[in-house]
Amino acid sequence: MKTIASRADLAINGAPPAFDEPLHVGRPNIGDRDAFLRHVGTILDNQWLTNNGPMVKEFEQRIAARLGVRHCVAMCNGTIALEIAIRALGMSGEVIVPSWTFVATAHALYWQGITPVFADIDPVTHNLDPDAVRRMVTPRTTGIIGVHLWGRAAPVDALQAIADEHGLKLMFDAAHAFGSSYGGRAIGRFGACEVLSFHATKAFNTMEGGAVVTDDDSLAEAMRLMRNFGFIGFDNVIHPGTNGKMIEVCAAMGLANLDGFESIVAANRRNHADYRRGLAGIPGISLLEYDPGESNSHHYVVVEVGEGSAATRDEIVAALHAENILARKYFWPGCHGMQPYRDLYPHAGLVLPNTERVASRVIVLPSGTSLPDGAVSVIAGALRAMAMPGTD
Ligand code: T4K
Repeated sequence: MKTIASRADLAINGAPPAFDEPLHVGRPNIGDRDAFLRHVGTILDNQWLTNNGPMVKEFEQRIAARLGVRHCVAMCNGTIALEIAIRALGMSGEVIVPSWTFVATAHALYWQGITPVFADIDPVTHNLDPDAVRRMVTPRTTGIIGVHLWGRAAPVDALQAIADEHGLKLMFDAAHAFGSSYGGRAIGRFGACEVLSFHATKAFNTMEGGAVVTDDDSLAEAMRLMRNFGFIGFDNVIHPGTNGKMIEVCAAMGLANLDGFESIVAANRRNHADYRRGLAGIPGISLLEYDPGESNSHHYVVVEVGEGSAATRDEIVAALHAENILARKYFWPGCHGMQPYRDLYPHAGLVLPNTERVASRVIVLPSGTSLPDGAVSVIAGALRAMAMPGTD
């Protein structure tokens, strides 16, 4: 690993790259390999590979107990979990969502013929602005999906108040928020239900996977039917459904990783603190902080490039990529800038000024358990060389 003291040390200026292998945002955290392989042995011995097997049942119980909810309905991924939750809640017509989220939040609605209506965010929290949500309510609105972006809680109480006032369903996309809290209570316990993603790139992963968590018995029952084609027992289909089942190997990965989750969070916290030190005092560069009064996996290291930086966000990302640091512009340009929404709402940007501004500023940096020692100071050095005026 090289030291980057000035722009002359950067790969974009002809120096060798800082890393031989790419550093990814979203490199999977892999917990106890032996425990995972033991579980896989059990699965093979059981000859039960999927369809609500014993590993999935144990996984669901562990997640529900951890979050303090009555039901965890495990699914094959977070997107299908969103779709099933949306359908089970009976959302239709228009549903209000942020544009500043991973596109799956909007696609899960559009895929079932529901119109996602994008509301603007608070530029400080990156989460939905309740006043903007209120402005988007129409007679066709049936629901709101809040997103706990970067694992920081959406304005849960304000959104619930709007939902109650207008008779709307409220659910949360908690794909980033496993291990987070709001008012000291685990995320997973708010709205009618919350949807988790356990994708490989998440702090806690089951390779692919997701779940809906809820305290509502009949909602959970409906979702269990829907994830298994509507079957109850042999040959008896009592509900429309799809195939949303989690497989046993994914649950095994989840059980192995769940035991190591605290050490994943500890590594992320260390990385985040190292980034805070490394990025301090660079003009125009600010690091998104996590509320010390709430829990959070600290999985996402989110930097904003603003006024005072000597380089633009895109110039910095290009310089980082040249060093083999594959920083991301999540979730640029926002869902409203992606298809089909860009064609559907060509003027959406006019009512989403904060989304547009944040989308033009954000860089997400690598973190997680596999980040090599010393990598954070090299990454911070590259950012400093780019953003600091007069470092040529
Ligand atoms: N809602 C929200 C708010 C979400 O963020 C997501 C998913 C969802 C809903 C939907 O949940 P899922 O259906 O995915 O369970 C990635 C993930 O694919 C996606 O799960 C995640 N959000 C999103 C934030 O990030 P991409 O398009 O950036 O993936 P990709 O392939 O570029 O991977 C990211 C980086 O991770 C790459 O640089 C490579 C690295 N990587 C990836 C994988 C899969 C590895 O090193 N190893 C791996 O195994 O979306």
